[in-house]
Amino acid sequence: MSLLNRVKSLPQGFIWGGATAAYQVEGSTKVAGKGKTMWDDYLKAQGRFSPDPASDFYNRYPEDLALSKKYGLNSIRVSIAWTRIFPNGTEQEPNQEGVAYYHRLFKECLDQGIEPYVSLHHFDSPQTLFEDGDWLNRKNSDYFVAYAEFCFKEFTEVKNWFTINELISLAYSQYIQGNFPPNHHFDVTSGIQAQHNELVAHARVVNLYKKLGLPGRIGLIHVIQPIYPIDDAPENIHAAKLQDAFMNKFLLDGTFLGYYSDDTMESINEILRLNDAHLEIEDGDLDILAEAAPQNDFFGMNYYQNQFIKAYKGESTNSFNGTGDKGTSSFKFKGVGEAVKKEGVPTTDWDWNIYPEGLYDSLKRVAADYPNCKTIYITENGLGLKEDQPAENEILADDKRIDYIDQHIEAILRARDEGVDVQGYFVWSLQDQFSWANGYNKRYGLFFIDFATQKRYIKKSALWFKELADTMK
Ligand code: BGP
Repeated sequence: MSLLNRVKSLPQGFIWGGATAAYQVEGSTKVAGKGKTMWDDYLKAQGRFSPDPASDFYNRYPEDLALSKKYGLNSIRVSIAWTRIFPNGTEQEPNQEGVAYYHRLFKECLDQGIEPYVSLHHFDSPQTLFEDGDWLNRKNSDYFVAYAEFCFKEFTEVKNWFTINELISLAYSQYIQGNFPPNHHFDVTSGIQAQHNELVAHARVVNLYKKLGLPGRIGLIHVIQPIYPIDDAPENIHAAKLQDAFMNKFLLDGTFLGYYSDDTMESINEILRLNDAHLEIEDGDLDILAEAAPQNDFFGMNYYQNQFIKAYKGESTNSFNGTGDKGTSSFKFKGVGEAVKKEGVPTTDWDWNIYPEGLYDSLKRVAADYPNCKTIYITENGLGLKEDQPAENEILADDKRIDYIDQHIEAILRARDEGVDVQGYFVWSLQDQFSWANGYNKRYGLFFIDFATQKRYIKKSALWFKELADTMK
């Protein structure tokens, strides 16, 4: 049966959304009292691209919301930039211009009939806190909790909250892969400690939200990158198990079990031992996780790609493909494994596997292993492509993106048929925006942006999306 017919089985109220992140879309990084994030000076020093004007969402959100509406979307993922509210991350008094901006944005969403799903932290740590160690510094959580409390009490029009976006991506990109500031490579102690500290911060915020008795819902977002052994060799199966513990299971356990299972810790401890690294869990941390685990109202799952792994015993080394030159990435993690390609599995220009089966497997796995995980939203999924400026009035033919989304929605429907409670799908991304470590040439949007003029153009995927959403009406 065609996808269009299949989506008719979805419940009324199913979420079709577009995803964004404050720093990637807003631009206007130096206006209205905004403080610096860890990216401002870093990107300037790098000299590759500027976060201004990005997609100029700071000014053009009414237009982007109108486009969302027109093309069938009923929801949007946005994040609040911590540094618009508290420019250093630590102030007692909020920056009123930043507060007013988000009230305007949320009002416009609601006026246009687009439900906002709001993250408190999407990779944009305040620069001052970053200099003090970011999530590695336990005090960071205190400031995050204070910021969250302010937002909950102030933005009462928001009913759907996510605490932190992709805890692993931040920790992994900062300390393992080295493509986010502060660019550490295979600093395994920091890579695992940051995950744990972020998770405790998330849990503290969930516990707070529930104590405040607010009428909305709260959860967090994990990207799931399922790990498969390249073949049945026992050493490769073991390598995949270790890599999965580091990339997925540690955080899933902590979030939804409220503790790290023995099986997970066995793998994590093996990785730590082999890399001369350690993890500190302070007294009380596990109580905080245990209290939060059953209180998550929903789970945002991001999915892009899987990894195939084979055992690797040499020294750690990696190279990151941030340019879209196919075949330039590599990843070898000492004692854990090496990422390898599998014949027959296509890859993007950035060497990401295209493997919808991985989304199906991940949904099934989370539903089976984590009963505390209730409703799931796919909060990001999409395909990055190099795309040329369309001619005036031309509709950019992004058939590859349509295929990608089609296959992934099909995987979601299959998991739903088998009982997994998925209630929404947010495409990454609503409109073109810059990609953190790749710049402006990796486009994901349903709407093309000419970054010089900020003019929006329709892509074929937007038309396709509208047809999909309309079949449910
Ligand atoms: C997720 C992030 C997004 C976005 C997306 C695409 O990890 O939450 O912010 O960037 O991935 O990744 P990339 O921009 O690296 O292609």
